Amino acid sequence: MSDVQSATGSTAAIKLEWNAGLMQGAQVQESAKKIGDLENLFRDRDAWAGIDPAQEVYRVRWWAPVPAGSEGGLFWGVTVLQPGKVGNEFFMTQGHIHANQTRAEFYTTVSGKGLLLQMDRERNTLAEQMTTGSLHYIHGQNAHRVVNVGDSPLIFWACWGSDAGYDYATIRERGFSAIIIEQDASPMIVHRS
Ligand code: S6P
Ligand code: ZN
Repeated sequence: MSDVQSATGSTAAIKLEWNAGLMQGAQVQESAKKIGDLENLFRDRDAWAGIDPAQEVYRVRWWAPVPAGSEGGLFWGVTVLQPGKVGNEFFMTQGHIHANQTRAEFYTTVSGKGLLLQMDRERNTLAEQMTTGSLHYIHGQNAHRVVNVGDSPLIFWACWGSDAGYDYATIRERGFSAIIIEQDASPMIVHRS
């Protein structure tokens, strides 16, 4: 046991509640995005302005066992994305590219129904279905965004590099080359430039 106790590592006690999308422990961090935080994300600005700005769209809980930017470490987190629409566009995450584009990421879904959009540097977009048990590999250079196309919370867990970083500006400026709207009670991909 003495070898284990002297090894480099974290003694953080983190408890997961997989299906609820909960992480508990002193080192768990948490951030929520509400409608009011997501101006200019959705296509229909009037519909966005008509929704209570306090309405939660998604919440992320994560554990960073090493400081952000540390080379070779890993972060672990969960996102709970609520069901809903702005106009006919489904609730979604902002989406980002990793600032270090050599850093990939895993997502796995525990509940709900969603689409994972990955967009490469040429703005080609791939949509993968997210359902209970689906596992997704996000290439380091791909922008990624998740869309909840169901009527219950979409809960997915993620593991990514501590030195991946976040570039939100690129997506904020040009968006994705595809958006997901509801048409005839089904999700539909609409391609854009
Ligand atoms: C981090 C990972 C997720 C997202 C989360 C929210 O690399 O991809 O934890 O941060 O799903 O999405 P966004 O685009 O607002 O960061
Ligand atoms: Zn990411």
